[in-house]
Amino acid sequence: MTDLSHLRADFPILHQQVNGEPLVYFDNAATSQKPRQVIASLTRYYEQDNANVHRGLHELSNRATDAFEAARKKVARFIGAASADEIIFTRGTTEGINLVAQVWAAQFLKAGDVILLTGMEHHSNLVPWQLAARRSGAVLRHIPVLDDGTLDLTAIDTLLNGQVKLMACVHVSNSLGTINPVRELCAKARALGVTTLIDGAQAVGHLPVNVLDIGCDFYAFSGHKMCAPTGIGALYGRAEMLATMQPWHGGGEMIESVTLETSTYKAAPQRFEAGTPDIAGVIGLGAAVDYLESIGIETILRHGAELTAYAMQRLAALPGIRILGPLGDRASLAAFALACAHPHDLVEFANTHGLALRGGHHCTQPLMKRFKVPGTSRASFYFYNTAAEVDRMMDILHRAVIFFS
Ligand code: 7TS
Repeated sequence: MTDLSHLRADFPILHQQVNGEPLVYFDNAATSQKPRQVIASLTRYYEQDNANVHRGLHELSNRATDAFEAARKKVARFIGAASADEIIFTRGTTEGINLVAQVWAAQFLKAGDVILLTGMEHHSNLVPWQLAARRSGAVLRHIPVLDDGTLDLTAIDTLLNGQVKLMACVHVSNSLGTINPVRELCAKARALGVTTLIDGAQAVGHLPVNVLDIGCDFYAFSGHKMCAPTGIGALYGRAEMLATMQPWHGGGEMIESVTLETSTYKAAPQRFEAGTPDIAGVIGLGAAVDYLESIGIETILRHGAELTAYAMQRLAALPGIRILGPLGDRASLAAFALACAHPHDLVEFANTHGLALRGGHHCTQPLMKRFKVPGTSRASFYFYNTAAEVDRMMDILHRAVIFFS
């Protein structure tokens, strides 16, 4: 198995005891831990360069602006965007999707149009479209999920028709681990002139993402799931799409000129970035990209696949377990239900042994309903996790089965 355990030295937080036992952090799908390199980039910024961006002509402001815009270029390159102008900094995936569901939807959605989603979306790729549908009179449709946790693509040719105005789909499911065929879906959508948005929250930093190759119009992701600070993320928007869109928030930085009555606006990305941004967060996101690239995204992908396959194989032997999601090709997480324990009880038991799992509906309530479970327990991995930690999880889960049976 690919061994990246030397990287654990970069993560101060991993080296602690929780409830008297060494911490095993398997809640990476909720948020990843941060390496020293990213933490240091924040400290360095605040200690040496802190100033507002794009505003001053003084040295610190120039330095902050250079670092801020350099991060935009890094992010663009990291996800294969054609230009840094296609990267809008947001607070995260949720905000990116809401931007599109408000600005794009207000201009282009009308009554009777169809918004095509899937049955495995996170609430942040469901609720904004429900709101948009309510405002516009558009109708929601969903690509069904099969028992094996993949999308039912036999339904796609009927569902993806001329009435669909926008298709929004999760790249990697946070509750099943499914990696969706977003390239194929976007190709079909594009052929019909359907606008596409991909929720990349669980994909960026975990597998190679190239928005040009995927062929989507929008791609939203969060920095905090890929070693960057919380509160920062990005929305990729294809240049032609952004050029047609009205501003979102109004305020400083997004304008060309202002009179008391009216204003003219800058082009993207500034048009969509009103007010003082999270400058440190952006710089931290750039540092996270540097860090991940120094490991290599292919290496991260391979490690995740191997560790997950090992965990899946060991979990399958647990009495009374039901594992959700595809058995084969999947992202680095395993979600399961145990016959003997409610997920919340199991996660609390795990916590008493220093093991951080997540239990509940994972913000995918319709999907839980689809699989007829109140929730699941989820172990989600990142490159600093090890097979030895999976072994510790299994020891704890075996003890849990005895405890709850
Ligand atoms: N989309 C997916 C697929 C996600 O997994 C999440 C967060 C989001 C969107 C929202 O991201 P945010 O950064 O804007 O909050 N998922 C999870 C999770 O699985 N456990 O906690 C948060």
